[in-house]
Amino acid sequence: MNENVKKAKRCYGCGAALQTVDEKLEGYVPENLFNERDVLLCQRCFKLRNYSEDTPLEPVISEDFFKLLEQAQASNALFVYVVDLFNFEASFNREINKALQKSDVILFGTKRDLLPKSVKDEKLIEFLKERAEAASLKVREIFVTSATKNFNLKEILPRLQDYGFKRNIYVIGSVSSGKSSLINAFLKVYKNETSHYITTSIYPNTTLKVIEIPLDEKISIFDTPGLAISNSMLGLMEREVIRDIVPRTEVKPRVYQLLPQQSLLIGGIARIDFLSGSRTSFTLYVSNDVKVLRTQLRWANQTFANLIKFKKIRPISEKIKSIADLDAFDITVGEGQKCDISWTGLGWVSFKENNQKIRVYAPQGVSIAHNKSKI
Ligand SMILES: Nc1nc2c(ncn2[C@@H]2O[C@H](COP(=O)(O)OP(=O)(O)O)[C@@H](O)[C@H]2O)c(=O)[nH]1
Ligand SMILES: [Mg+2]
Repeated sequence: MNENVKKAKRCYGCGAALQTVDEKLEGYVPENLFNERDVLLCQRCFKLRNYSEDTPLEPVISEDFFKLLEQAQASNALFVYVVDLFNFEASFNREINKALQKSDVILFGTKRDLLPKSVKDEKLIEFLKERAEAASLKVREIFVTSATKNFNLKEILPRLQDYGFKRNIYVIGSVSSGKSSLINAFLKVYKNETSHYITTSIYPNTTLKVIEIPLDEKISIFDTPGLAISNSMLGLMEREVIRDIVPRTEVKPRVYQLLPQQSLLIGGIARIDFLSGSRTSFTLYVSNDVKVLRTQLRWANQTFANLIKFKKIRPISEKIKSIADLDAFDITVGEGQKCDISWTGLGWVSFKENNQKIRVYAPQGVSIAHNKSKI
């Protein structure tokens, strides 16, 4: 190597090239640390781990993401596509699916620990299979897992090594789907001695650059920044709200028997109105920290505004004072199947379709999906 070409030191948490010049830019480390050590974290990753502080960052531009995919495809990489089972509609992304169509994909449904234990893994795998087929993905295998609870990791790792034999493994997916956590969990199972873990966080955009983790001389796992999801509550709401809506433990389904002209107020951030149809059982899957209230539709606007004004509900967003600050979506469903209506980043409501008319409210910019039920 040319003597004035030095390999840049990079943060092992987020992959940013380290620098000692500007504290506000990515990859900053104080100069003394930079000179003393070879393996180190940038100041941001260090703080994130030690005091759970975080500076907002520019989202990853999707162009970069697709360039990265193309390069990996050119090298015959194996793709581990990580989707968040709790935030499925956001993380099973149409653009990613399209870009992956010609590649071998191993699909990981992660954060399984957030779904009720009573749901069987087989059911989830069946669901993932159906959706992957509908998206024309060449899925070689589907795993259901959890990085926080290490579900199935011991069985998955050898399979992954077989699939990845002499190929690099790229771990891809949308931002916050759980890629870095999953790699960290693998590292813990694979070789216990490492104390260098990749940075993870409930706030989007922790992994800034591709991080290479060599498993042996031939194979590396690559952690990637992930595709930013522009229409998710996680990217659109304040930190206080995110803290309440991101579940950390198993989500307890909440069942409401509703008559038409009744509403559910979901924190100070969302609402469902049951406009017409016959009595229906709605099961809500949102973080246990989100407070939910049932009311009559005719009182819903007033109640919603009052609960926010007197801080009698949570979470509350600075941006939402009344129902006028939310977008409304009208959905008329068919008959027979069980369906989910999901808010990207928040969760979903599940019910049996019987020609009901539903109005769903969400913060501006948050997308709503209506699909066949997951569980
Ligand atoms: N409950 C639960 N949370 C998870 C799991 N995996 C990741 N997370 C959380 O999801 C958030 C995003 O994870 P991260 O690994 O940074 O996602 P990445 O952007 O895809 O790398 C963090 O708050 C993680 O703690 C999991 O298996 N279960
Ligand atoms: Mg990451």
